[in-house]
Amino acid sequence: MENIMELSEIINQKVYNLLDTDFVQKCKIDLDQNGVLTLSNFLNANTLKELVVEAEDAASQAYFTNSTHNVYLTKIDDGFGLDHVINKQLVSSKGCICTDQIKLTSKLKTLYSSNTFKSFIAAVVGETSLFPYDDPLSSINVHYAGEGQELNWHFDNSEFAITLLLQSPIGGGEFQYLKDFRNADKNEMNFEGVDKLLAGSIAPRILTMKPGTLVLFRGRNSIHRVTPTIGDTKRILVVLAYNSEPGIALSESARKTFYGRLS
Ligand SMILES: O=C(O)CCC(=O)C(=O)O
Ligand SMILES: [Fe+2]
Repeated sequence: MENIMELSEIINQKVYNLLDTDFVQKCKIDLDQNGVLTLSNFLNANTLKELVVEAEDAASQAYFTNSTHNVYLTKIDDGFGLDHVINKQLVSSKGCICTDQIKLTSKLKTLYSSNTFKSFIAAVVGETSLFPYDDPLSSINVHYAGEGQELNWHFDNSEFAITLLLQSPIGGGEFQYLKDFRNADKNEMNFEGVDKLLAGSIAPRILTMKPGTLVLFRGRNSIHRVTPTIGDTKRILVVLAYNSEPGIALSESARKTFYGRLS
């Protein structure tokens, strides 16, 4: 019960009752049909303000990466030419702080570990239960994208991602995507489609989100990107990551790449 009390201080409980089974069912159908679920004003106004201040305070500790990657987030494949789309290198640049840099008293930690919240997400994504990452970095990340910084086209490795937008830039910072653009399980990589998209001849869909919105996104087969920030105001976004089994850490190479450290 104490969980429900804590949640009521964080989320907009007038609008969202995570224990309402009809609502949970509706969210599940929404996610299954659209590959994405957006709950606007998920965070209440006070929480949003508090989390923006907290994130701005921590921004100077962020680890900034300028990484190149292909859309599949895989290594160079020698079986293909360097000019093939599977080897096409894109640049992403953003800053990130990790779980261990977030205050213990932060509402992000309360929300992340809330049983009610975890049960809600598990039910919507069709898992029996959810567990935190077994390393001190990967469960909660805050991403910062200042002027000119962007997250380039990619498919996620994970089945689903949960994000909370805290602050939008004046311009840019747009989340663009194409649903079911490959089939990873069938190993269908859609080279032709990806090639056209990168050449600019396919118009993606745009997901509009305002600060305070919770987004649940199935990014394994839906290609997506965030366009470069325009202006002085950073885009700030929280990623909440869970596993379907306990005891799983993010790989050391991924931690090195994204966070610049292992612990
Ligand atoms: O910044 C976003 O809205 C999406 C982040 C994302 O796609 C990712 O972290 O893989
Ligand atoms: Fe992604």
